[in-house]
Amino acid sequence: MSEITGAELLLRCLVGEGVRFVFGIPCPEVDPLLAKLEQYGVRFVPVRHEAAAVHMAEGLYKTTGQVAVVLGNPGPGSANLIPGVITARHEGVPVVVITAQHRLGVVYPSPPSTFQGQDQLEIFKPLVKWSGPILSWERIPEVMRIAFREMWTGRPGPIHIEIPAPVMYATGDDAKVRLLAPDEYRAAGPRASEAQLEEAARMLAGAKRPVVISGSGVDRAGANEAILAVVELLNCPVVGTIAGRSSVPLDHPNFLYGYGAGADLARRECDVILVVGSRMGNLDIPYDKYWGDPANQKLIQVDIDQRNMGVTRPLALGIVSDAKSALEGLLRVLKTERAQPKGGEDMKRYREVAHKWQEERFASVAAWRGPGIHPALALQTIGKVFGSDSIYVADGGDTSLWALWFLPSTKPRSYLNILELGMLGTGIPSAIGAKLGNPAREVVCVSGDGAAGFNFMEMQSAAREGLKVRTIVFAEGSWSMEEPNERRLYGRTFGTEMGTVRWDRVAEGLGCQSFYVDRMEELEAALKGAKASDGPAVVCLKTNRDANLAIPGELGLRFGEVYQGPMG
Ligand SMILES: Cc1ncc(C[n+]2csc(CCOP(=O)(O)OP(=O)(O)O)c2C)c(N)n1
Ligand SMILES: [Mg+2]
Repeated sequence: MSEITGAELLLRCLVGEGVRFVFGIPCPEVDPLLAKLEQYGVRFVPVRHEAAAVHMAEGLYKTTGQVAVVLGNPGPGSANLIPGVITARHEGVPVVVITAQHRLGVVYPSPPSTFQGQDQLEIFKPLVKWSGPILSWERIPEVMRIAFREMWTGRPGPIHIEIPAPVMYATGDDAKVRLLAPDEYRAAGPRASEAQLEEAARMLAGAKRPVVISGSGVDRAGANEAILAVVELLNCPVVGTIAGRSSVPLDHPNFLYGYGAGADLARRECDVILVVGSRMGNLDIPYDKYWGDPANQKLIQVDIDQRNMGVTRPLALGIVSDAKSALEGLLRVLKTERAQPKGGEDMKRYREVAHKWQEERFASVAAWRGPGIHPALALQTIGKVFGSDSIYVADGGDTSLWALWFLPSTKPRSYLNILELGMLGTGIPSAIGAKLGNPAREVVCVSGDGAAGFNFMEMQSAAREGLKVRTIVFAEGSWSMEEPNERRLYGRTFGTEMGTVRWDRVAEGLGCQSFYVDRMEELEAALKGAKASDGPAVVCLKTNRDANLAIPGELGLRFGEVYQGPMG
Protein backbone atom coordinates (compact mmCIF):
# COMPACT_ATOMS: atom_id res chain seq x y z
CA MET A 1 0.00 0.00 0.00
CA SER A 2 1.28 3.46 -0.82
CA GLU A 3 -0.37 6.65 0.34
CA ILE A 4 -0.62 9.53 -2.08
CA THR A 5 -2.10 12.98 -1.63
CA GLY A 6 -5.24 14.19 -3.36
CA ALA A 7 -3.01 16.56 -5.29
CA GLU A 8 -0.91 13.67 -6.63
CA LEU A 9 -3.99 11.70 -7.57
CA LEU A 10 -5.35 14.74 -9.37
CA LEU A 11 -2.03 15.14 -11.17
CA ARG A 12 -2.11 11.53 -12.36
CA CYS A 13 -5.55 12.22 -13.86
CA LEU A 14 -4.29 15.37 -15.57
CA VAL A 15 -1.18 13.72 -16.99
CA GLY A 16 -3.37 10.93 -18.34
CA GLU A 17 -5.24 13.62 -20.31
CA GLY A 18 -2.05 15.02 -21.84
CA VAL A 19 -1.54 18.02 -19.54
CA ARG A 20 2.06 19.25 -19.65
CA PHE A 21 1.74 22.81 -18.37
CA VAL A 22 0.23 24.50 -15.33
CA PHE A 23 -0.10 28.30 -15.33
CA GLY A 24 -0.78 30.33 -12.21
CA ILE A 25 0.53 31.67 -8.91
CA PRO A 26 1.42 29.45 -5.95
CA CYS A 27 -0.60 29.38 -2.75
CA PRO A 28 -0.67 26.96 0.19
CA GLU A 29 -3.95 25.48 -1.00
CA VAL A 30 -2.32 24.17 -4.20
CA ASP A 31 1.26 23.68 -3.00
CA PRO A 32 0.88 19.87 -2.75
CA LEU A 33 0.14 19.89 -6.48
CA LEU A 34 2.98 22.23 -7.41
CA ALA A 35 5.42 20.22 -5.32
CA LYS A 36 4.78 17.13 -7.43
CA LEU A 37 4.73 18.63 -10.93
CA GLU A 38 8.35 18.08 -11.79
CA GLN A 39 8.19 14.41 -10.83
CA TYR A 40 5.42 13.95 -13.39
CA GLY A 41 7.11 15.97 -16.13
CA VAL A 42 4.69 18.87 -15.91
CA ARG A 43 6.06 22.42 -16.14
CA PHE A 44 4.81 25.13 -13.84
CA VAL A 45 4.80 28.58 -15.43
CA PRO A 46 4.19 31.33 -12.87
CA VAL A 47 2.38 34.40 -14.17
CA ARG A 48 1.97 38.08 -13.31
CA HIS A 49 -1.82 38.02 -13.64
CA GLU A 50 -4.12 35.02 -13.56
CA ALA A 51 -6.10 36.10 -16.65
CA ALA A 52 -2.81 35.90 -18.55
CA ALA A 53 -2.47 32.32 -17.34
CA VAL A 54 -5.63 31.44 -19.26
CA HIS A 55 -4.43 33.29 -22.35
CA MET A 56 -1.19 31.31 -22.18
CA ALA A 57 -3.22 28.10 -22.09
CA GLU A 58 -5.13 29.48 -25.08
CA GLY A 59 -1.97 30.08 -27.14
CA LEU A 60 -0.69 26.64 -26.25
CA TYR A 61 -3.93 24.94 -27.28
CA LYS A 62 -4.48 26.86 -30.48
CA THR A 63 -1.02 26.04 -31.75
CA THR A 64 -0.64 22.46 -30.46
CA GLY A 65 -4.02 21.07 -29.40
CA GLN A 66 -2.70 20.54 -25.86
CA VAL A 67 -4.87 21.24 -22.85
CA ALA A 68 -3.36 23.03 -19.84
CA VAL A 69 -4.30 23.80 -16.25
CA VAL A 70 -4.75 27.27 -14.77
CA LEU A 71 -4.82 27.95 -11.07
CA GLY A 72 -6.59 30.50 -8.90
CA ASN A 73 -6.05 30.95 -5.18
CA PRO A 74 -9.15 31.30 -3.00
CA GLY A 75 -10.74 34.70 -3.62
CA PRO A 76 -8.70 37.19 -5.63
CA GLY A 77 -6.65 34.80 -7.77
CA SER A 78 -9.78 33.00 -8.80
CA ALA A 79 -11.51 36.32 -9.49
CA ASN A 80 -8.59 37.35 -11.70
CA LEU A 81 -8.99 34.23 -13.83
CA ILE A 82 -12.41 35.33 -15.00
CA PRO A 83 -11.59 37.48 -18.08
CA GLY A 84 -9.35 34.69 -19.34
CA VAL A 85 -12.00 32.06 -18.77
CA ILE A 86 -14.65 34.11 -20.57
CA THR A 87 -12.26 34.52 -23.49
CA ALA A 88 -11.52 30.79 -23.61
CA ARG A 89 -15.24 30.03 -23.63
CA HIS A 90 -15.81 32.30 -26.61
CA GLU A 91 -12.79 30.92 -28.42
CA GLY A 92 -13.74 27.29 -27.94
CA VAL A 93 -10.53 26.68 -26.01
CA PRO A 94 -10.43 23.78 -23.57
CA VAL A 95 -8.77 24.69 -20.26
CA VAL A 96 -8.85 23.05 -16.85
CA VAL A 97 -9.59 25.85 -14.42
CA ILE A 98 -8.77 24.88 -10.85
CA THR A 99 -9.78 27.14 -7.99
CA ALA A 100 -8.86 26.53 -4.39
CA GLN A 101 -10.58 27.07 -1.05
CA HIS A 102 -8.93 27.45 2.36
CA ARG A 103 -11.04 25.07 4.40
CA LEU A 104 -13.94 22.72 4.11
CA GLY A 105 -16.80 23.55 6.39
CA VAL A 106 -16.79 27.30 5.83
CA VAL A 107 -17.85 27.14 2.21
CA TYR A 108 -21.16 26.34 0.57
CA PRO A 109 -22.50 28.40 2.15
CA SER A 110 -19.81 30.86 3.19
CA PRO A 111 -20.68 33.02 6.18
CA PRO A 112 -20.06 36.75 5.65
CA SER A 113 -17.13 36.53 8.05
CA THR A 114 -15.01 34.31 5.78
CA PHE A 115 -11.68 35.78 4.68
CA GLN A 116 -11.41 35.61 0.87
CA GLY A 117 -14.66 33.75 0.99
CA GLN A 118 -16.74 33.63 -2.10
CA ASP A 119 -18.97 31.13 -3.74
CA GLN A 120 -16.66 30.38 -6.64
CA LEU A 121 -18.88 27.65 -8.02
CA GLU A 122 -21.73 30.10 -8.49
CA ILE A 123 -19.41 32.63 -10.08
CA PHE A 124 -17.78 30.25 -12.54
CA LYS A 125 -20.79 28.17 -13.49
CA PRO A 126 -22.16 30.50 -16.18
CA LEU A 127 -18.67 31.04 -17.62
CA VAL A 128 -17.62 27.46 -18.27
CA LYS A 129 -18.93 24.32 -19.92
CA TRP A 130 -19.08 22.51 -16.60
CA SER A 131 -18.26 23.40 -13.01
CA GLY A 132 -18.14 21.28 -9.89
CA PRO A 133 -16.33 20.73 -6.60
CA ILE A 134 -14.25 17.78 -5.47
CA LEU A 135 -14.97 17.32 -1.81
CA SER A 136 -13.26 13.98 -1.12
CA TRP A 137 -10.03 12.17 -2.06
CA GLU A 138 -11.99 9.15 -3.30
CA ARG A 139 -13.98 11.04 -5.92
CA ILE A 140 -11.07 12.84 -7.64
CA PRO A 141 -10.78 10.50 -10.67
CA GLU A 142 -14.51 10.25 -11.17
CA VAL A 143 -15.13 14.00 -11.04
CA MET A 144 -12.19 14.62 -13.38
CA ARG A 145 -13.73 12.16 -15.84
CA ILE A 146 -17.02 14.05 -15.70
CA ALA A 147 -15.20 17.31 -16.31
CA PHE A 148 -13.06 16.07 -19.23
CA ARG A 149 -16.04 14.37 -20.83
CA GLU A 150 -17.90 17.68 -20.69
CA MET A 151 -14.89 19.58 -21.99
CA TRP A 152 -14.62 17.49 -25.13
CA THR A 153 -18.33 17.15 -25.87
CA GLY A 154 -19.24 19.34 -28.85
CA ARG A 155 -17.27 22.57 -29.16
CA PRO A 156 -14.49 22.42 -26.55
CA GLY A 157 -14.29 25.00 -23.77
CA PRO A 158 -13.10 25.59 -20.23
CA ILE A 159 -14.25 23.46 -17.32
CA HIS A 160 -13.94 24.44 -13.68
CA ILE A 161 -13.00 22.30 -10.69
CA GLU A 162 -12.95 23.60 -7.16
CA ILE A 163 -10.71 21.70 -4.76
CA PRO A 164 -10.51 22.83 -1.13
CA ALA A 165 -7.09 22.51 0.49
CA PRO A 166 -8.04 19.59 2.80
CA VAL A 167 -8.78 17.45 -0.27
CA MET A 168 -5.44 18.39 -1.88
CA TYR A 169 -3.58 17.46 1.32
CA ALA A 170 -5.67 14.36 2.14
CA THR A 171 -3.98 11.01 1.56
CA GLY A 172 -5.36 7.68 0.44
CA ASP A 173 -4.22 4.30 -0.77
CA ASP A 174 -3.40 4.53 -4.45
CA ALA A 175 -4.01 0.79 -4.89
CA LYS A 176 -7.69 1.55 -4.37
CA VAL A 177 -8.06 3.71 -7.46
CA ARG A 178 -8.08 2.61 -11.05
CA LEU A 179 -7.46 5.45 -13.45
CA LEU A 180 -9.09 5.09 -16.84
CA ALA A 181 -7.40 6.18 -20.04
CA PRO A 182 -9.40 8.75 -22.05
CA ASP A 183 -10.66 6.16 -24.53
CA GLU A 184 -11.89 3.96 -21.68
CA TYR A 185 -14.51 6.50 -20.69
CA ARG A 186 -15.03 8.81 -23.68
CA ALA A 187 -16.09 7.94 -27.19
CA ALA A 188 -14.36 9.50 -30.21
CA GLY A 189 -16.13 12.59 -31.55
CA PRO A 190 -19.12 12.29 -33.88
CA ARG A 191 -18.50 11.02 -37.42
CA ALA A 192 -20.40 11.68 -40.64
CA SER A 193 -22.46 8.77 -41.87
CA GLU A 194 -21.77 7.26 -45.29
CA ALA A 195 -25.18 8.47 -46.47
CA GLN A 196 -24.35 12.06 -45.46
CA LEU A 197 -21.00 11.90 -47.22
CA GLU A 198 -22.63 10.56 -50.36
CA GLU A 199 -25.25 13.26 -50.35
CA ALA A 200 -22.66 15.99 -49.80
CA ALA A 201 -20.47 14.58 -52.58
CA ARG A 202 -23.44 14.40 -54.94
CA MET A 203 -24.36 18.03 -54.23
CA LEU A 204 -20.80 19.30 -54.68
CA ALA A 205 -20.03 17.22 -57.78
CA GLY A 206 -23.30 18.32 -59.37
CA ALA A 207 -22.87 21.98 -58.48
CA LYS A 208 -22.08 24.48 -61.16
CA ARG A 209 -20.28 26.85 -58.82
CA PRO A 210 -19.40 25.33 -55.46
CA VAL A 211 -17.61 27.38 -52.80
CA VAL A 212 -15.82 26.10 -49.69
CA ILE A 213 -15.59 28.15 -46.49
CA SER A 214 -12.87 27.17 -44.06
CA GLY A 215 -13.16 28.11 -40.39
CA SER A 216 -10.98 27.79 -37.33
CA GLY A 217 -12.49 24.34 -36.72
CA VAL A 218 -10.41 23.12 -39.68
CA ASP A 219 -7.26 24.23 -37.86
CA ARG A 220 -8.39 22.75 -34.57
CA ALA A 221 -9.23 19.40 -36.16
CA GLY A 222 -6.04 19.23 -38.21
CA ALA A 223 -8.16 19.04 -41.36
CA ASN A 224 -6.03 21.49 -43.34
CA GLU A 225 -4.71 19.04 -45.90
CA ALA A 226 -8.09 17.39 -46.29
CA ILE A 227 -9.90 20.65 -47.03
CA LEU A 228 -7.33 21.68 -49.63
CA ALA A 229 -7.60 18.27 -51.28
CA VAL A 230 -11.39 18.74 -51.62
CA VAL A 231 -10.91 22.29 -52.95
CA GLU A 232 -8.31 21.15 -55.46
CA LEU A 233 -10.38 18.20 -56.61
CA LEU A 234 -13.35 20.48 -57.23
CA ASN A 235 -11.15 23.38 -58.38
CA CYS A 236 -13.42 25.78 -56.56
CA PRO A 237 -12.83 28.89 -54.43
CA VAL A 238 -11.99 28.52 -50.76
CA VAL A 239 -12.78 31.47 -48.50
CA GLY A 240 -11.04 31.65 -45.13
CA THR A 241 -13.04 32.99 -42.20
CA ILE A 242 -11.49 35.67 -40.03
CA ALA A 243 -10.82 33.22 -37.18
CA GLY A 244 -9.71 30.58 -39.67
CA ARG A 245 -6.96 32.70 -41.24
CA SER A 246 -4.35 29.97 -40.87
CA SER A 247 -6.66 27.11 -41.83
CA VAL A 248 -5.84 27.48 -45.55
CA PRO A 249 -2.80 29.14 -47.17
CA LEU A 250 -3.60 32.68 -48.31
CA ASP A 251 -1.30 32.25 -51.28
CA HIS A 252 -3.12 29.18 -52.60
CA PRO A 253 -4.48 29.86 -56.11
CA ASN A 254 -8.02 28.99 -55.00
CA PHE A 255 -8.00 31.17 -51.88
CA LEU A 256 -10.15 34.29 -51.54
CA TYR A 257 -10.16 36.74 -48.61
CA GLY A 258 -13.55 36.80 -46.91
CA TYR A 259 -13.74 40.61 -46.87
CA GLY A 260 -13.49 41.57 -50.50
CA ALA A 261 -15.21 41.78 -53.85
CA GLY A 262 -13.77 38.45 -55.06
CA ALA A 263 -15.30 36.47 -52.22
CA ASP A 264 -18.51 38.54 -52.43
CA LEU A 265 -18.92 37.54 -56.05
CA ALA A 266 -18.13 33.89 -55.38
CA ARG A 267 -20.66 33.79 -52.51
CA ARG A 268 -23.35 35.50 -54.55
CA GLU A 269 -22.97 33.29 -57.59
CA CYS A 270 -22.46 29.93 -55.97
CA ASP A 271 -25.09 27.22 -55.91
CA VAL A 272 -23.57 24.92 -53.26
CA ILE A 273 -21.53 26.06 -50.25
CA LEU A 274 -19.55 23.76 -48.02
CA VAL A 275 -18.85 25.40 -44.65
CA VAL A 276 -16.42 23.54 -42.39
CA GLY A 277 -15.60 24.40 -38.79
CA SER A 278 -17.32 27.78 -38.70
CA ARG A 279 -20.51 29.08 -37.15
CA MET A 280 -20.67 31.75 -39.82
CA GLY A 281 -20.78 34.31 -37.06
CA ASN A 282 -20.99 38.06 -37.48
CA LEU A 283 -17.27 38.43 -38.18
CA ASP A 284 -17.85 36.61 -41.43
CA ILE A 285 -20.66 38.95 -42.45
CA PRO A 286 -23.33 36.30 -42.92
CA TYR A 287 -25.82 38.90 -44.19
CA ASP A 288 -27.98 38.39 -47.27
CA LYS A 289 -26.37 41.31 -49.10
CA TYR A 290 -23.08 39.37 -49.31
CA TRP A 291 -24.72 36.14 -50.45
CA GLY A 292 -26.99 34.89 -53.20
CA ASP A 293 -30.66 34.05 -52.93
CA PRO A 294 -30.98 31.36 -50.23
CA ALA A 295 -33.64 29.69 -52.38
CA ASN A 296 -30.99 28.86 -54.98
CA GLN A 297 -28.06 28.18 -52.67
CA LYS A 298 -27.61 24.93 -50.83
CA LEU A 299 -25.50 25.07 -47.70
CA ILE A 300 -23.68 22.01 -46.41
CA GLN A 301 -22.27 22.56 -42.95
CA VAL A 302 -19.78 20.32 -41.15
CA ASP A 303 -19.30 21.10 -37.47
CA ILE A 304 -18.37 19.26 -34.30
CA ASP A 305 -21.28 20.90 -32.49
CA GLN A 306 -24.98 20.65 -33.28
CA ARG A 307 -25.42 24.06 -31.64
CA ASN A 308 -23.49 25.71 -34.47
CA MET A 309 -25.72 24.39 -37.23
CA GLY A 310 -27.68 26.81 -39.42
CA VAL A 311 -27.23 29.68 -36.97
CA THR A 312 -26.98 32.48 -39.52
CA ARG A 313 -27.54 30.84 -42.94
CA PRO A 314 -30.21 28.27 -43.72
CA LEU A 315 -29.04 24.70 -44.01
CA ALA A 316 -29.56 22.11 -46.75
CA LEU A 317 -27.41 19.42 -45.14
CA GLY A 318 -25.93 19.55 -41.63
CA ILE A 319 -23.23 17.04 -40.71
CA VAL A 320 -22.26 16.88 -37.07
CA SER A 321 -18.76 15.51 -37.33
CA ASP A 322 -15.12 15.91 -36.65
CA ALA A 323 -13.93 18.02 -39.60
CA LYS A 324 -10.95 15.88 -40.55
CA SER A 325 -12.75 12.56 -40.82
CA ALA A 326 -15.70 14.19 -42.64
CA LEU A 327 -13.45 15.85 -45.23
CA GLU A 328 -11.39 12.72 -45.74
CA GLY A 329 -14.59 10.74 -46.20
CA LEU A 330 -15.94 13.32 -48.61
CA LEU A 331 -12.76 13.22 -50.63
CA ARG A 332 -12.93 9.43 -50.82
CA VAL A 333 -16.53 9.48 -52.08
CA LEU A 334 -15.81 12.30 -54.56
CA LYS A 335 -12.93 10.26 -55.98
CA THR A 336 -14.92 7.02 -56.13
CA GLU A 337 -17.67 8.80 -57.99
CA ARG A 338 -15.14 10.41 -60.29
CA ALA A 339 -16.24 13.95 -59.54
CA GLN A 340 -14.81 16.35 -62.13
CA PRO A 341 -13.00 19.61 -61.36
CA LYS A 342 -14.81 22.78 -62.36
CA GLY A 343 -13.55 24.58 -65.43
CA GLY A 344 -11.53 27.28 -63.69
CA GLU A 345 -12.97 30.29 -65.56
CA ASP A 346 -15.00 31.34 -62.53
CA MET A 347 -12.03 30.93 -60.23
CA LYS A 348 -9.93 33.07 -62.53
CA ARG A 349 -12.62 35.76 -62.61
CA TYR A 350 -12.92 35.81 -58.81
CA ARG A 351 -9.18 36.08 -58.41
CA GLU A 352 -9.03 39.00 -60.80
CA VAL A 353 -11.85 40.82 -59.06
CA ALA A 354 -10.25 40.13 -55.67
CA HIS A 355 -6.86 41.33 -56.84
CA LYS A 356 -8.23 44.52 -58.37
CA TRP A 357 -10.34 45.27 -55.31
CA GLN A 358 -7.37 44.78 -53.02
CA GLU A 359 -5.12 46.96 -55.16
CA GLU A 360 -7.65 49.77 -55.21
CA ARG A 361 -8.47 49.60 -51.52
CA PHE A 362 -4.85 49.60 -50.50
CA ALA A 363 -3.59 52.07 -53.10
CA SER A 364 -3.03 54.59 -50.30
CA VAL A 365 -0.70 52.14 -48.57
CA ALA A 366 1.36 51.55 -51.70
CA ALA A 367 1.53 55.30 -52.34
CA TRP A 368 2.39 56.25 -48.79
CA ARG A 369 5.68 58.09 -48.34
CA GLY A 370 5.61 59.13 -44.71
CA PRO A 371 6.21 60.82 -42.44
CA GLY A 372 7.06 57.99 -40.09
CA ILE A 373 5.95 54.39 -40.42
CA HIS A 374 2.72 53.10 -41.93
CA PRO A 375 1.45 50.06 -39.97
CA ALA A 376 0.69 48.11 -43.15
CA LEU A 377 4.20 48.65 -44.50
CA ALA A 378 5.63 47.72 -41.10
CA LEU A 379 3.66 44.48 -41.17
CA GLN A 380 4.97 43.69 -44.64
CA THR A 381 8.50 44.18 -43.34
CA ILE A 382 7.75 41.98 -40.32
CA GLY A 383 6.53 39.31 -42.74
CA LYS A 384 9.69 39.66 -44.77
CA VAL A 385 11.95 39.28 -41.73
CA PHE A 386 10.04 36.51 -39.93
CA GLY A 387 8.65 34.68 -42.98
CA SER A 388 5.85 32.19 -43.44
CA ASP A 389 7.06 29.60 -40.95
CA SER A 390 6.58 31.77 -37.86
CA ILE A 391 3.61 31.76 -35.54
CA TYR A 392 1.97 35.19 -35.57
CA VAL A 393 -0.20 36.53 -32.77
CA ALA A 394 -2.15 39.71 -33.51
CA ASP A 395 -3.68 41.92 -30.83
CA GLY A 396 -5.16 45.40 -30.80
CA GLY A 397 -7.77 47.33 -32.76
CA ASP A 398 -6.80 48.81 -36.11
CA THR A 399 -3.38 47.23 -35.70
CA SER A 400 -4.93 43.77 -35.79
CA LEU A 401 -7.02 44.66 -38.86
CA TRP A 402 -3.87 45.75 -40.69
CA ALA A 403 -2.21 42.51 -39.53
CA LEU A 404 -5.07 40.42 -40.89
CA TRP A 405 -4.32 41.82 -44.35
CA PHE A 406 -0.60 42.42 -44.35
CA LEU A 407 1.05 39.64 -42.38
CA PRO A 408 2.07 36.71 -44.59
CA SER A 409 0.28 33.45 -45.16
CA THR A 410 1.16 31.00 -42.40
CA LYS A 411 1.24 27.30 -41.64
CA PRO A 412 -1.84 25.73 -40.01
CA ARG A 413 -2.52 26.70 -36.38
CA SER A 414 -0.08 29.55 -36.74
CA TYR A 415 -2.15 32.74 -36.76
CA LEU A 416 -3.76 33.71 -33.47
CA ASN A 417 -6.11 36.62 -33.26
CA ILE A 418 -8.09 38.22 -30.46
CA LEU A 419 -11.25 36.66 -31.84
CA GLU A 420 -13.96 35.80 -31.11
CA LEU A 421 -14.58 37.76 -27.97
CA GLY A 422 -12.18 40.43 -29.16
CA MET A 423 -10.43 40.55 -25.79
CA LEU A 424 -7.57 43.03 -26.00
CA GLY A 425 -4.42 41.97 -24.18
CA THR A 426 -4.45 38.29 -25.08
CA GLY A 427 -1.56 38.70 -27.52
CA ILE A 428 1.52 38.62 -25.30
CA PRO A 429 0.40 35.77 -23.03
CA SER A 430 -0.96 33.77 -25.99
CA ALA A 431 2.39 34.17 -27.70
CA ILE A 432 4.11 32.85 -24.58
CA GLY A 433 1.81 29.81 -24.54
CA ALA A 434 2.48 29.27 -28.24
CA LYS A 435 6.25 29.45 -27.67
CA LEU A 436 6.09 26.93 -24.82
CA GLY A 437 4.35 24.51 -27.14
CA ASN A 438 6.59 25.26 -30.13
CA PRO A 439 10.06 26.00 -28.78
CA ALA A 440 11.74 25.54 -32.16
CA ARG A 441 9.53 28.06 -33.98
CA GLU A 442 9.61 31.84 -34.08
CA VAL A 443 6.63 33.36 -32.28
CA VAL A 444 5.91 36.98 -33.14
CA CYS A 445 3.31 39.05 -31.32
CA VAL A 446 2.11 42.15 -33.12
CA SER A 447 0.19 44.37 -30.74
CA GLY A 448 -1.52 47.73 -30.57
CA ASP A 449 -0.21 49.89 -27.74
CA GLY A 450 -3.54 49.81 -25.95
CA ALA A 451 -3.67 46.03 -26.11
CA ALA A 452 -0.02 45.68 -25.05
CA GLY A 453 -0.67 47.50 -21.79
CA PHE A 454 -2.98 44.86 -20.38
CA ASN A 455 -0.47 42.05 -20.02
CA PHE A 456 2.91 43.58 -20.82
CA MET A 457 4.26 42.39 -17.46
CA GLU A 458 4.17 38.86 -18.87
CA MET A 459 7.24 39.75 -20.92
CA GLN A 460 9.02 39.38 -17.60
CA SER A 461 7.54 35.88 -17.32
CA ALA A 462 8.97 35.21 -20.78
CA ALA A 463 12.38 36.51 -19.68
CA ARG A 464 12.37 34.39 -16.52
CA GLU A 465 11.30 31.29 -18.45
CA GLY A 466 13.86 31.91 -21.20
CA LEU A 467 11.26 32.14 -23.95
CA LYS A 468 12.33 33.90 -27.12
CA VAL A 469 9.03 35.58 -27.85
CA ARG A 470 9.21 38.67 -30.08
CA THR A 471 6.71 41.40 -29.27
CA ILE A 472 6.30 44.34 -31.61
CA VAL A 473 4.22 47.16 -30.15
CA PHE A 474 2.61 49.54 -32.63
CA ALA A 475 3.05 52.61 -30.49
CA GLU A 476 1.06 55.50 -31.90
CA GLY A 477 -0.35 56.45 -28.53
CA SER A 478 -4.09 55.98 -28.90
CA TRP A 479 -7.04 53.63 -28.83
CA SER A 480 -7.32 54.19 -32.58
CA MET A 481 -10.27 51.96 -33.32
CA GLU A 482 -12.46 53.98 -30.95
CA GLU A 483 -11.69 57.29 -32.65
CA PRO A 484 -13.71 57.29 -35.87
CA ASN A 485 -17.09 57.12 -34.14
CA GLU A 486 -16.20 59.99 -31.82
CA ARG A 487 -14.94 62.12 -34.69
CA ARG A 488 -17.90 61.36 -36.89
CA LEU A 489 -20.59 62.00 -34.29
CA TYR A 490 -18.99 64.62 -32.04
CA GLY A 491 -16.27 66.20 -34.16
CA ARG A 492 -13.65 65.59 -31.49
CA THR A 493 -12.11 62.75 -29.52
CA PHE A 494 -12.36 61.95 -25.85
CA GLY A 495 -10.50 59.31 -23.89
CA THR A 496 -8.80 57.80 -26.90
CA GLU A 497 -5.52 59.61 -26.28
CA MET A 498 -3.36 57.25 -24.23
CA GLY A 499 -0.09 59.11 -24.14
CA THR A 500 3.17 57.63 -25.26
CA VAL A 501 5.00 54.78 -23.62
CA ARG A 502 8.57 53.80 -24.40
CA TRP A 503 7.83 50.08 -24.49
CA ASP A 504 11.47 49.34 -25.19
CA ARG A 505 12.48 50.94 -21.90
CA VAL A 506 9.80 49.14 -19.96
CA ALA A 507 10.91 45.92 -21.64
CA GLU A 508 14.50 46.55 -20.60
CA GLY A 509 13.39 46.75 -16.99
CA LEU A 510 11.60 43.43 -17.43
CA GLY A 511 14.74 41.70 -18.62
CA CYS A 512 14.03 41.71 -22.36
CA GLN A 513 16.18 42.87 -25.20
CA SER A 514 14.69 45.97 -26.67
CA PHE A 515 14.61 48.12 -29.78
CA TYR A 516 13.07 51.47 -30.64
CA VAL A 517 12.30 52.47 -34.19
CA ASP A 518 10.50 55.44 -35.69
CA ARG A 519 11.96 55.51 -39.19
CA MET A 520 11.10 53.06 -41.93
CA GLU A 521 14.75 52.85 -42.98
CA GLU A 522 15.66 51.46 -39.57
CA LEU A 523 12.81 49.01 -39.22
CA GLU A 524 14.31 45.98 -40.90
CA ALA A 525 17.52 46.20 -38.88
CA ALA A 526 15.54 46.51 -35.62
CA LEU A 527 13.42 43.46 -36.51
CA LYS A 528 16.49 41.47 -37.43
CA GLY A 529 18.01 42.48 -34.12
CA ALA A 530 14.92 41.23 -32.30
CA LYS A 531 15.03 37.99 -34.25
CA ALA A 532 18.66 37.43 -33.32
CA SER A 533 18.09 38.10 -29.61
CA ASP A 534 18.84 35.19 -27.33
CA GLY A 535 15.92 35.98 -25.05
CA PRO A 536 12.56 37.68 -25.41
CA ALA A 537 12.69 40.90 -27.41
CA VAL A 538 10.44 43.93 -27.67
CA VAL A 539 10.36 46.38 -30.53
CA CYS A 540 8.72 49.71 -29.75
CA LEU A 541 7.60 50.70 -33.22
CA LYS A 542 6.30 54.21 -33.52
CA THR A 543 3.71 54.10 -36.26
CA ASN A 544 2.08 57.11 -37.84
CA ARG A 545 -1.20 57.78 -36.07
CA ASP A 546 -3.12 59.00 -39.11
CA ALA A 547 -1.93 56.06 -41.15
CA ASN A 548 -3.10 53.64 -38.45
CA LEU A 549 -6.53 55.26 -38.52
CA ALA A 550 -6.79 55.13 -42.30
CA ILE A 551 -8.44 51.72 -42.59
CA PRO A 552 -9.91 51.76 -46.11
CA GLY A 553 -13.54 52.93 -45.90
CA GLU A 554 -15.13 49.80 -47.26
CA LEU A 555 -13.17 47.57 -44.92
CA GLY A 556 -14.09 49.81 -42.02
CA LEU A 557 -17.72 49.55 -43.05
CA ARG A 558 -17.56 45.78 -43.11
CA PHE A 559 -16.05 45.76 -39.70
CA GLY A 560 -18.82 48.11 -38.59
CA GLU A 561 -21.34 45.61 -39.91
CA VAL A 562 -19.80 42.96 -37.68
CA TYR A 563 -21.09 44.96 -34.72
CA GLN A 564 -24.18 46.62 -36.05
CA GLY A 565 -25.57 44.22 -38.60
CA PRO A 566 -26.01 44.95 -42.30
CA MET A 567 -25.75 48.62 -43.31
CA GLY A 568 -26.67 50.29 -46.56
C1 LIG B 1 -10.47 44.37 -22.98
C2 LIG B 1 -11.05 45.22 -24.05
N1 LIG B 1 -11.44 46.48 -23.75
C3 LIG B 1 -11.97 47.27 -24.72
C4 LIG B 1 -12.12 46.81 -26.00
C5 LIG B 1 -12.69 47.69 -27.10
N2 LIG B 1 -11.64 48.04 -28.07
C6 LIG B 1 -11.56 47.42 -29.26
S1 LIG B 1 -10.31 47.97 -30.20
C7 LIG B 1 -9.85 49.10 -29.05
C8 LIG B 1 -8.66 49.99 -29.29
C9 LIG B 1 -7.38 49.23 -29.27
O1 LIG B 1 -6.27 50.09 -29.23
P1 LIG B 1 -4.82 49.57 -29.60
O2 LIG B 1 -4.57 48.25 -28.98
O3 LIG B 1 -3.84 50.63 -29.30
O4 LIG B 1 -4.92 49.31 -31.17
P2 LIG B 1 -5.16 50.45 -32.29
O5 LIG B 1 -6.63 50.48 -32.58
O6 LIG B 1 -4.65 51.75 -31.73
O7 LIG B 1 -4.37 49.97 -33.45
C10 LIG B 1 -10.69 49.03 -27.93
C11 LIG B 1 -10.56 49.87 -26.73
C12 LIG B 1 -11.74 45.46 -26.24
N3 LIG B 1 -11.89 44.91 -27.44
N4 LIG B 1 -11.19 44.71 -25.26
MG1 LIG C 1 -3.01 52.18 -30.45
